[in-house]
Amino acid sequence: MRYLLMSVMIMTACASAEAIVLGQVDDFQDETAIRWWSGTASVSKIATGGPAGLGDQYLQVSTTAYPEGRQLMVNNRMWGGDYVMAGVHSLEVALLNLNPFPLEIRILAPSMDYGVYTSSTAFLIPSDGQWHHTVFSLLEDDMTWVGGSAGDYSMAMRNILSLTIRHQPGEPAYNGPAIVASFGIDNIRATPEPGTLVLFPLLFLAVGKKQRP
Ligand SMILES: [Ca+2]
Repeated sequence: MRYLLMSVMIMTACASAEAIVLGQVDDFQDETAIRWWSGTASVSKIATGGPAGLGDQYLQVSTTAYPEGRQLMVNNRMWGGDYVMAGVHSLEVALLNLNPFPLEIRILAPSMDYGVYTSSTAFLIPSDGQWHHTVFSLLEDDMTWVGGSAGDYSMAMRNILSLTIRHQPGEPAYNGPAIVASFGIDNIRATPEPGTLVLFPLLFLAVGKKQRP
């Protein structure tokens, strides 16, 4: 499901890019799977077995059909836009390693004219057959410029062209390695700065307590 709360103001400001919205989520229970694609891997929707179990659909990204190995990655232009204006400073993703070896997953975020940024540190997904809830911070200290045009982090976050989720081990790099592997992905969510969601209910409780007689 993808929640679209576009206003005329947002559409005007992001005329050249899609408008990401805080809280939007792709859970692959509907047609959202068709918006994700890969030029180096097959992308298919699996009918059941997501994090919630029976009937929870998810996306499977695989290079197993490519004997020579291709980059294990998936992209979506619908996740482009002005992340700063939207207040999106992290991404939550559920990931499933489908291989007998660990994967190292990173976000890759190319921008319009301000460089390509990727996660400074990869999230290691063990080969344990379990879904893993991951939080990718998009804050400046957690992203590394890896090429494209000259890097300008602040402007890049305001002009993201697309979102890529990929296996890229080692030091941050523009390209991932060729590999024959697969992973499952579900519940991709646009979230605020890491830790903010925890503070919201605490703040609410504090305000509510103060208003009591
Ligand atoms: Ca799902």
